[in-house]
Amino acid sequence: MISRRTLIAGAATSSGLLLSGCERIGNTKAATSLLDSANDFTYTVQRSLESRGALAPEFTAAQMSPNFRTNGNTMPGSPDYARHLAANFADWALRVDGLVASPLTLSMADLKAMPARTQITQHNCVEGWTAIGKWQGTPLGLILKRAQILPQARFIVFHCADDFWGHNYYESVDLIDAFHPQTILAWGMNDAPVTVGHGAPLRLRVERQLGYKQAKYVMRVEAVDSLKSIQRGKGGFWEDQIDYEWYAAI
Ligand SMILES: Nc1nc2c(c(=O)[nH]1)N[C@H]1C(S)=C(S)[C@@H](COP(=O)(O)O)O[C@H]1N2
Ligand SMILES: [Mo]
Repeated sequence: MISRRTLIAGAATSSGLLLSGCERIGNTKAATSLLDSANDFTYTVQRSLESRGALAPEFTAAQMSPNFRTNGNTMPGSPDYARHLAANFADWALRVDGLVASPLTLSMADLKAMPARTQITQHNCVEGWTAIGKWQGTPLGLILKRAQILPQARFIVFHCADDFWGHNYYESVDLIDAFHPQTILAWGMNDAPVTVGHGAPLRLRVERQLGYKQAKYVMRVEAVDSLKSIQRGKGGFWEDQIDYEWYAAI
């Protein structure tokens, strides 16, 4: 398996980009364990000292980044995705299932008919770049309520259309983040439909966490009581591959 840091370092060197100070520090062993304990600490602090509903900072339109880069996959390779893209997602639908009393199949029209939230937030990628963008979408909590999420459910899993090396991208959050007011399934970005590069037709925004948690190309939302049996069991693609933190607090 190729280490993502190696890939990133190689790409950064060959494109002449410098890694951020953060990334350089993160590469040393001692600093990594320091960051791990900092991560646990942040989780505890966020969960105990702040209210459960504490919001990530929001910005003004004037503060939006002129360019919001894309990262990771920018075009899922599956024939199914290609077919939906060609049809402009006209007969595409989000599947909501797992530990819910009422599984749902929601078209783009269904999603857009629900109450929407718009937020201008800062995206923070571990690779050392940030961008401020405007996101519009359906609050995940409303979708989960409509599906009648069951009491046994503890996590929400986002299954994506794209893959790396045959492993589908996926992510997951706990119910606190799932019902957080800024957690939305976004179909709009910067006053236009989410582009293919940014995760069309639907991508997660979970604003108090790092970039890799913001799953693009979300096809299916599944409520589960454990993450253990999904792929390698760590709750997300990069968590499985190279031990990125599952709770990726900013
Ligand atoms: N499905 C999927 N979601 C993904 C990724 C990906 O490769 N596939 N990359 C992640 C990473 S590391 C980042 S920083 C953001 C990038 O989002 P953007 O392309 O809209 O900037 O998406 C995240 N979500
Ligand atoms: Mo990222």
